[in-house]
Amino acid sequence: MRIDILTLFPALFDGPFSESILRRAQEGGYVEIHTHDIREFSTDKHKRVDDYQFGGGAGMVMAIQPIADAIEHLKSQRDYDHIIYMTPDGLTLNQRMANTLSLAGNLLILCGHYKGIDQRIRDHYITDEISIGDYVLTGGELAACVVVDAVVRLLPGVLSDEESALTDTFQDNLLSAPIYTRPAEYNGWRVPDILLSGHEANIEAWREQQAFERTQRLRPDLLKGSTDFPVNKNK
Ligand code: 6GU
Repeated sequence: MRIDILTLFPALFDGPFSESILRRAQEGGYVEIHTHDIREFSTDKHKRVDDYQFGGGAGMVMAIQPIADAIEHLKSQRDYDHIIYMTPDGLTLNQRMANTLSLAGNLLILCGHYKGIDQRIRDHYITDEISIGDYVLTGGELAACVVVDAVVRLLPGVLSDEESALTDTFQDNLLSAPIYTRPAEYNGWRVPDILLSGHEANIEAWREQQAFERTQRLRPDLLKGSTDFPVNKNK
């Protein structure tokens, strides 16, 4: 997989992508991540990337020219399966969306700032609009990191067997069962006896029951089933 990210703040990605599993995934050749500074595409003599909005209103808007030229430049080099705009008014990211995106060969992610981007970018280039939750961030960059992390860990080979994504919370719309490690008693707090019993079938049944009970109690919405992720809005 290749991921291109369009941003006004490429340095924001340096930390998240240079540690742990995301670093390993890049070093292992499972994913190439390239950040591109939108400002470098501005034809304005002061390299401006924002402007006042037509019709008035507070806040600056990211202008169409630098973003359009950046997207055209990238599209001239490869075909993208998804051109994603990170925005708080997009569809809320969930595991199903991450699964869908993990099947792509090339992703382009556009990070917004200020009051947002010129609507014509959204109308003519963007295939998917993604939010990471109902709260407002200063820009799309941290949200893009979340999407990249959720997607890259699903690429075949990125996680070891022990880290396998198959038993993730949410992969089957259930929260995970509680987990424990040594010692069996700490401070008088005991690990459930069943886990020490060595009886594999009983342990598996207990985990399923715990996962279901936890989900019912904490996230009953997950049990009601989820809506499908509409992709490729403009394609
Ligand atoms: Cl994708 N962007 C911004 N600016 N805020 C957010 C978000 C995205 N998702 C949740 N809040």
